[in-house]
Amino acid sequence: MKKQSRRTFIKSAGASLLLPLSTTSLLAKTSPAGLNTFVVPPLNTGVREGNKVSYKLSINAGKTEFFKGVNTPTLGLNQSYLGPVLRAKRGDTVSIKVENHINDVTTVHWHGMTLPANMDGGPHQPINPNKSWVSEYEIRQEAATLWYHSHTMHKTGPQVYFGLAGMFIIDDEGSDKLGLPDEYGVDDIPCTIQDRRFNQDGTFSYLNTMQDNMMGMKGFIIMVNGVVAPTLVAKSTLMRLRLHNGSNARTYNLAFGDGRPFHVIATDCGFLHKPFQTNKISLAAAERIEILVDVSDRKEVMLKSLASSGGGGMGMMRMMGGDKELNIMKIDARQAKQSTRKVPTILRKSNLQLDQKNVTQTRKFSLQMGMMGGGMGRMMNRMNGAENEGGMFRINGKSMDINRIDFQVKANSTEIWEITNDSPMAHPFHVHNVQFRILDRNGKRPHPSESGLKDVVLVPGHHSRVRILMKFPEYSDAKIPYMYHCHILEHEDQGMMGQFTVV
Ligand SMILES: [Cu+2]
Repeated sequence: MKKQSRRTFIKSAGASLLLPLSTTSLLAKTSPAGLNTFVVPPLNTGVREGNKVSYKLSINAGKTEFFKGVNTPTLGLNQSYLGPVLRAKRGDTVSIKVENHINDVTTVHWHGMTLPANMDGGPHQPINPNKSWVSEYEIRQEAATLWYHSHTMHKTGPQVYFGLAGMFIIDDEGSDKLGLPDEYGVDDIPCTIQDRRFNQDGTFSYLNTMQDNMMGMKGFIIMVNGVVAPTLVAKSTLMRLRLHNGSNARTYNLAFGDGRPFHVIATDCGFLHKPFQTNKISLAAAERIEILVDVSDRKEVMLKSLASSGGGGMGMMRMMGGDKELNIMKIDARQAKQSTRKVPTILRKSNLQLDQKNVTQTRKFSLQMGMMGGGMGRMMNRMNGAENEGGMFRINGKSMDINRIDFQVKANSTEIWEITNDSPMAHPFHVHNVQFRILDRNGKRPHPSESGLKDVVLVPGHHSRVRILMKFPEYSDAKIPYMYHCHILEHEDQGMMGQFTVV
């Protein structure tokens, strides 16, 4: 990857291991946001022979210059940090060869993809050092902004944090006929948003505090596509942003600095029936939304994450979960050319058959954190290397065990999953292999911005309850399971995950 930084890294005197908050404030003051040029990730459309498309991803360790003159050790796919944007079309059979050139076991999971269990890239498809793995499957789902990332048992958090992630765009027969901005890197912009924390020596700081283990890894340095506080020079007055929360734990409360409205056109797994106008929206870890933003006023505007209280509740949790306002990226539209596109009044309905009348099974899931009743002691045991049976982070009382299948699902069946959060903090719940619809939150219909197909749903703390409706695809495998888990990667790594097979 090109050296990509344009910012002075401030070293503070009296160095401690962590970059103290005062130093990050200093950094913010010294280098006003907007100094750095936006990087559009390389687009990789593979090598095509008819409907068969082949890709190669090479996982490497490298160094990335996030701050001028400071080389941070990172991991990447075909580059030093993050990976290319892969792109394919419904009906294609993709064949992706993943080579592991790092000194550790890893995996690549295709997040949001419907596919056979042995191609999923979860903990059951480890790639050892100096080995490769070929994942091959037909793309059968609708146009969407998906992504890929490491899903290595107990190591997803650090491997994603250091850079093993990228976007995967799917097109279909109708997605290019909706009149949307669709020129890659010009008016159709992939944006992987991540928060990071650095040590004094410029290395990433990872899991250095109890809070990191409890709340998940959060930082106050925001990057988009691996660039700190970038400025995107808008080439068109109507911009389509594919906003992907590639962070380990943080939920962003997205809004523009001037409060301007924008239109949400797609959620995790496809288009909304019609654009939904709003001026703020939350985006939890692993979620994606596509938005259209009108910049025909040709001004500069900041995309921000607004301050939040952390969801209320116990004082300590509020303190730990609350967030201050953060700048994400600036859009500079002063040179924007008049777009020929307009915000469509209607997009389209999904043709995925999801009907509540066909439900044959309802399952209940309780998300649990063992703060109380000895949980802290268990966590200390785990940090000291003890196994985490019935550990700190659980679903239905159990921590993830790679040798335990939690339940079986029938292929082609429709189910409702009822997820209750019996912990004080919000958890983004993700299910592999399906696209679901949110039926209700605490009995109330979901917000229109959540009405599209999804694969992650944020379940707020303190016993809130979300019901999701999904149909399992035709793929079956009695032995190899799919995962369901919290997408706060430190929670996943510590056990908030389970496994199901489809037969
Ligand atoms: Cu969680």
